Amino acid sequence: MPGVKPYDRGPYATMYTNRPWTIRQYAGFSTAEESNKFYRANVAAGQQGLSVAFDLPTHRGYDSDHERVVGDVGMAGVSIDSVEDMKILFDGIPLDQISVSMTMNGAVLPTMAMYIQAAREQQEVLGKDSNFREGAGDASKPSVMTSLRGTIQNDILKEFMVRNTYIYPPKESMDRVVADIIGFCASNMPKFNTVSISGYHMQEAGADAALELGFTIADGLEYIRTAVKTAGLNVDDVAPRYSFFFGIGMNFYLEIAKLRAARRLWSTLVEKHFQPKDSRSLLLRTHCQTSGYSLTEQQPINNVIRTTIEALAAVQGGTQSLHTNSYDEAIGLPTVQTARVARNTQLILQEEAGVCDVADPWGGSYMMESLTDELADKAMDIINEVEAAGGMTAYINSGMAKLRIEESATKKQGRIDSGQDVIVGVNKYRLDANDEENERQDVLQIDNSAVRQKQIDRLITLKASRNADDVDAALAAIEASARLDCSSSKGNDPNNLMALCIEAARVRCTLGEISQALENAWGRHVPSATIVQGAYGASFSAKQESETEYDHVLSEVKAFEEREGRRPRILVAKMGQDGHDRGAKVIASGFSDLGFDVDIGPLFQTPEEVALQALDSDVHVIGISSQAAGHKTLLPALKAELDKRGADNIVIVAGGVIPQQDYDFLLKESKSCSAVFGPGTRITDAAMETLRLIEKKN
Ligand code: MLC
Ligand code: 5AD
Repeated sequence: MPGVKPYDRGPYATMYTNRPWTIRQYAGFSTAEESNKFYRANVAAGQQGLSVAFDLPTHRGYDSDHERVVGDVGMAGVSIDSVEDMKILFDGIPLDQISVSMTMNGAVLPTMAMYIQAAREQQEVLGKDSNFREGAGDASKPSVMTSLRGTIQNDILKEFMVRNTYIYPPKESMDRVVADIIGFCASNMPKFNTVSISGYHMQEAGADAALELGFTIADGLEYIRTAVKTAGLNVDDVAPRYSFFFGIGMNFYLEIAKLRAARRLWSTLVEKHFQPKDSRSLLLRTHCQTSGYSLTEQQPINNVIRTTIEALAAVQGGTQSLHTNSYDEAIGLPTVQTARVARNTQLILQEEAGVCDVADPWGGSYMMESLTDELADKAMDIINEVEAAGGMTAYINSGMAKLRIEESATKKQGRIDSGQDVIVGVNKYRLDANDEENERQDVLQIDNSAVRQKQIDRLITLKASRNADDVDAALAAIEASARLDCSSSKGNDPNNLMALCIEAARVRCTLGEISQALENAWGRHVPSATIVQGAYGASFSAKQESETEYDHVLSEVKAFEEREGRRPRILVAKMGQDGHDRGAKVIASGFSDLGFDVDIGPLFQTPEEVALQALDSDVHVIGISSQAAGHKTLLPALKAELDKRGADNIVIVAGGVIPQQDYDFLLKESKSCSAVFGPGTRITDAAMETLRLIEKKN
């Protein structure tokens, strides 16, 4: 039965018949004012919970005036520099009532601190402070913090694997950042979910269902261990407020089975390893998001259908909360109109389709039960492999987690390019160019430099009006605590970093300053990059008729080598704070299998750093992968850096989430690249075109 161990059929007995899942659309862009307006309109139109998307500088702990983030401010989410921005973000939204999820992992301490401090100041303004104790006030009253409901993602393990918005090295990130937040919330914020253990990004990065499931559950076990061993907490103090987050792709039955298997594995393994007394420790509660990767730039209305199917899989799998993607996903952030369609998809499921009338429609189906068993067994094998390696932290450090996901992604691309996996409108049933033109969508355009200027002005005002001694003292206390080697995670320990960061937010320290204080003690994590070999080519040999095309590219590359005395050499690079590297990794692997000499640049480079590396390695071509909307600032800057050094013989090509509307600007107006490879481009085609562009210049 639903609500009964091992919870295959759902965490609650009554499921949606009692309370439907939460319609929780992830959103954020530009300034706090703009995002606030968007949230309020969405709530008025039926959205039930908030979910904040921050911009990449915020994720990576930089204020908007930092030199490394010029192209990123306000682009992929909302920019937050201080508690003043956070107060604007939630203006008119009662934080003691609406549950707020915040996707934040790198700069999670200052962000969470600013949210808490904004809530305290909001309650004061609303005159509700008399109901609450603050500071050294009346101990018989509850603190504002006890009323806050929501979720902080705080899942750093998957950042090191796939999402890449880490700041500090793994050990300090786990033992101090994650542990101190979990410890603080266990004592002070009983309604707040302290970690959202995420498989979503693994799926987006290329993991199949078993890998996503196995790694996510293994991450969850690691977070309990951190709380128990490092922070000295009891399993029942923390596990009931651990929450999960899965991606839901196009494999309908398998995705339903995945959520069933996830609940079974979690309850079984938590019971076996930690013997909780509170049955809530066994419940896997989850948010789901439909897959961005599954959506296409071609014939975008098809994405409404894909998202509906995925949303139905998520709710038949028994999710507690859901985000449905907008159909313009492959070209940019949602517009008001596409966001409405996405939200209505869920409202129609809840209020028209009768989906909430049955607690679990799948229990007893032979197919579904056996699929669940099969997937749970496969994931269990993966979990055993991770546990044998010493748990997820050790497994990630070995590089195996990343490699397995990247290999799975490269194989998938090979299956698509060779036509084994069908994507309607992309590798089958394509429209001709004219019809495709007519399908073009409007894109949400953000004026990056205006947002940045506004943020910089606000930073200047903030810094002029605060008390410098208070700021220095708060930052010094954070740095001193970070340097301690002891566990300070117990909620009310004076060295608890969460508590110290709330004080810093109160006296108007900025997000960048707080992050820097921690960086002074711990340094910044420097990632390394690898390239999967052979997986792309192998998919082609599995499909005979497409092999000839693959061989054709190989022989063209070979001919180039014979003529020029060396192979065509490409630097695959990413600029700015955009860490979505599935595209870059798959391109690097594919080009390498096709005979190119491939260098892969480190993440988070400035245009100047990319230009210098290209010159250093004497490449023919730079391939820039852009997923976070920085292309209109960063590509012209790269071109200028090459020109400055007399390197205009190096070809620049770009790919990723770049709307067609921007092609003319990039190719003609600014002449900052020679080709743009949009979503759905086959690697074999991109390789041929790139080769031709190199030949033209040499
Ligand atoms: C619900 N409740 C029930 C019930 N259904 N009680 C009895 N019977 C039933 N049938 C109760 C719950 O116990 C809970 O109470 C309350 O109702 C609320 O329900 P919930 O199911 O907990 O929903 P919600 O509050 O929405 O919480 C869902 C969650 C949470 C637990 C999954 O962690 C969450 O909201 N996560 C969202 C994460 C998110 O938005 N992530 C975005 C990532 S985007 P009580 O008292 O027990 O709480 C991203 C992209 C990127 O990452 O990379 O940038
Ligand atoms: N607003 C709305 N949705 C977003 N996503 C990422 N950033 C935003 C944002 N600022 C969604 C997209 C993407 C996934 C990671 O989250 O669907 O695929």
